[in-house]
Amino acid sequence: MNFHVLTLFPDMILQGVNTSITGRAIKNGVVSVSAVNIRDYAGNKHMKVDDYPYGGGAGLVMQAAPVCAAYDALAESLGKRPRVVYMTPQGYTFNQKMAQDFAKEEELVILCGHYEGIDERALERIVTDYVSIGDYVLTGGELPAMVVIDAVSRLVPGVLHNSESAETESFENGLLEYPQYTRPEVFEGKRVPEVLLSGHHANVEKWRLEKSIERTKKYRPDLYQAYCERNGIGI
Ligand code: 6GU
Repeated sequence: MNFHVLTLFPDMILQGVNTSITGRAIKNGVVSVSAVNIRDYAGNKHMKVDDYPYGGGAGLVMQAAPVCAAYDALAESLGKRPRVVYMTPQGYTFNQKMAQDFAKEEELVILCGHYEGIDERALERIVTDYVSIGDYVLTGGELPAMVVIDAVSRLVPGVLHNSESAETESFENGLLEYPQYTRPEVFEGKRVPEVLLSGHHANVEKWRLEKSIERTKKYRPDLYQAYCERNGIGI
């Protein structure tokens, strides 16, 4: 799968995805991440890509022309016009289902805004998906783009190795993950739960499900309620 990030800070993206599991996937050629510098499409000798908002107000707005030109040049080189995900606090909140949907694409463009956002006319022309990563304010779309690349990449076949399986984790069954333990058996006087040492696979699974449910109920009552409704619990 190929990600193409349209941004004013290409180095931030490339630095961010080059380590750990995404970095390995890129080195193995399973995933690629290219960063297109929107400023390269400024079309004026001062390389200016932003201006004051019509109607007044604080900050600067990214101009439509460089954003559209950057996308058009990319689309021309790809021979198709891929989906464009615009990272914005005004979008739908990102979730696992959206990650699964994006993972089906061969090419995915991610558009990052900065300052007070991007001229609406550019968005109307190229954006297919408006995505936020949560209810807080960031200075730009680059960190959110990296969040999306990370979550989507790990669903691409061949990115995770068998020991890193994508399925049994939080959200895949709508529940938070159970607690994990590794050696030693006793740390600062605290023992690993006995059932995990028992070798009794069914009991281990039962314990993990109980812990998942307990945690979900405590920390994410919204997810717990949905889980109950799906499983006909407490009606
Ligand atoms: Cl996608 N962008 C910005 N600038 N801030 C955010 C966000 C995105 N998601 C949450 N806050």
